[in-house]
Amino acid sequence: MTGTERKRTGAVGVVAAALAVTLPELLAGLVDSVPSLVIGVGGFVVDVAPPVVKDVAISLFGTSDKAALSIGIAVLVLAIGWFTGIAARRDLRIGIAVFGVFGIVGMLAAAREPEASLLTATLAAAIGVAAGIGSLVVLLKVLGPSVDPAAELATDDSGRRRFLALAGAGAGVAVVSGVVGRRLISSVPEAPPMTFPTLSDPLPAIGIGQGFTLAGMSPIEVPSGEFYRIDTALVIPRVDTTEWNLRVHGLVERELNLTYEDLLSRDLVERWVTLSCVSNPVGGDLVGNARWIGVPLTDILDEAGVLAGGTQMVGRSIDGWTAGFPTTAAYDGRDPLIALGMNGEVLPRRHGYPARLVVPGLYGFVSATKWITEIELTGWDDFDAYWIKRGWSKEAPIKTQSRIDVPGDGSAVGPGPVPVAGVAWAPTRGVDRVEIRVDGGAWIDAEVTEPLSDDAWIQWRTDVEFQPGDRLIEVRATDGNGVPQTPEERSARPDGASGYHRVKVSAR
Ligand SMILES: Nc1nc2c(c(=O)[nH]1)N[C@H]1C(S)=C(S)[C@@H](COP(=O)(O)O)O[C@H]1N2
Ligand SMILES: [Mo]
Repeated sequence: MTGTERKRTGAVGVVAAALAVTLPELLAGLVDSVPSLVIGVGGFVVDVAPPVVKDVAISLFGTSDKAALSIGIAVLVLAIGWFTGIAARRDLRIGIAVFGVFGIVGMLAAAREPEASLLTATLAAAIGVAAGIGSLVVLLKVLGPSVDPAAELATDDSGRRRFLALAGAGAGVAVVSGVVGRRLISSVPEAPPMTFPTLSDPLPAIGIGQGFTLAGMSPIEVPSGEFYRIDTALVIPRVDTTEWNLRVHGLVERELNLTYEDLLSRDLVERWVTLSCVSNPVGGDLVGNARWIGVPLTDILDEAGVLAGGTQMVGRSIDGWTAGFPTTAAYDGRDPLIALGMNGEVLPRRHGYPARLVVPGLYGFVSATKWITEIELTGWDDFDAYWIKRGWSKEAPIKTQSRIDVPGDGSAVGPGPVPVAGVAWAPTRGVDRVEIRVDGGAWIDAEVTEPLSDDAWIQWRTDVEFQPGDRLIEVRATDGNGVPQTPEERSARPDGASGYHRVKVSAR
C-alpha cells in the first residue's frame, strides 16, 4: 500500500467510525427512550474501572473529568477507525467484524442504562453498525479498486475529487450529528418553578451584599447554578415525577411508596446545610452552602417504623448509585431532609430533582443520594454502598475545615492593610472561631459572620499588614465544641482531607 493509499483508507475508517458513533448519538438526542451508546460504554468503563484508576482519573468525582472521558472515548474510536479502514482495504470482512463487535458492545453497555430497553439499545447499535459498514463500503468503492504499490489510487482528478467530497461530507455529517446529538442529550430542561405551599417558615435568602463581600470570596449562600456538582452520572437522569416514587422498605414495619405529590403535601421545613465532598482537598471548592427545603427524614422513617435491625439507611438512586449511613445519624438531632428544593426553588436536576437526601455533617458519598428512588433499612454489616466497595470509609463525618478565599495563592499584596478572608465549616458542630497566622507566628482571631445554623458555613475576614517579602498565611477553625481543626495533613482518601489551608503571597 502506498503512503497516499494508507492515508486515504485510514481516513475512510475514521469517517466510518465517526458516523457509526455520532448517528446513534443524534438519534439518542432526538428520541428520549433511545440510549446513548457512548454514555453506555462510558458508564460501563466507570463502573468496572478498578479503584486505583478512579483515584487517578477522579473521573467519578469531577465534572471536567467527564469531558476528559468523552474526549478519551472519541480519540480511541477514531484511532480504531483508522486501523480498521486500512485493514478493511485488504479484507472488507475485517471492517464488518470490527463494526459488528462494536455494535454488540455498545448495545450491551447501553441496555444497562436506567432508561434504556434492550429494544432501543439494539436500534441505536444497529443504526451505528449500518452507518459504519455502509460508509466504509461506499467510500472504499469510490476510492477505486485496490492498486498495486506502484500505481496511485483514484489518480484521475475527478475520481480524487469525488472521493474527497464524499469523505468530507461524511465527516461533516458526523461532526454535526455529534455536536447536535451531544447538545440534545445534555440539555436537560429544569422543572418549572413552583412555590412550596406546605413550607411554614421560609428562611430569608442571603444574597450578595450580605455577609462579607470581597471579590473572589464565596458568598454565604452559594447560588444553585454555581454549586459544585459531583456524581457518577454521565448524563443527568431525567426523572418524570408522574411515574416516580420513593419506596421506603427493608427492615421497616410497613413499606411506604411516596409519590412526588405525597412529599410536596407534607409539612416541609427549610434548613441551611453545608454539603461537602469527601474528595475536596484542603482549600478546594467541592463544598458549598445552600438552603434546602424538604421533608424531615425522621417523619418518613417514623411512619415506616424502623425495626430493631435496621441500623443502616441506604439511599438508592434511579441510576443505581447507593449511599449508606447509620440510622442513629438520622435520630441524633441533626435533622436530615428528603430535599425537594434548593435556595427557595425546585431542586435543580443536576442536584437531584425530584428528591435527594441532605444529611448535615456527613460527606456526600455516604449520605446525599440524588435522584433518589429508594430508602432501604438494612443491617450496618449487611450492605456496603457504592464508594465503600471501592475502598472509601464507611463512616464519614465531615471534618472541621477552613479556607482562605482571598488573597489568592501566589498573589502580590500590599502595601498597607490587606483583607484576608474565606469560609469555615463544621456541620452539626458549628464554627466558634477562625484564626489565621502569618509565617507560623501567633494565631490572630478573624471576624466571623453570624452563623445561619450549626450546619452552615460562616464567612470570616481580617485585615493584615504584611512585612514586605514572601509570606505564608494559614487558617484554622475551631468547632462549637471548642475543638480546633487538626493540623495533621491527610489526603482525601479514605475519609476526607485534613490540615491547614495555606496561601503564599508576596507583600510589598
Ligand atoms: N445519585 C447519586 N447521588 C449522589 C452521588 C452520585 O454519584 N449519584 N454523588 C454523591 C457525592 S460523592 C456528593 S459529594 C454529593 C454532591 O452533591 P451535589 O452534586 O448536589 O453538590 O452528591 C452525592 N449524591
Ligand atoms: Mo463526593
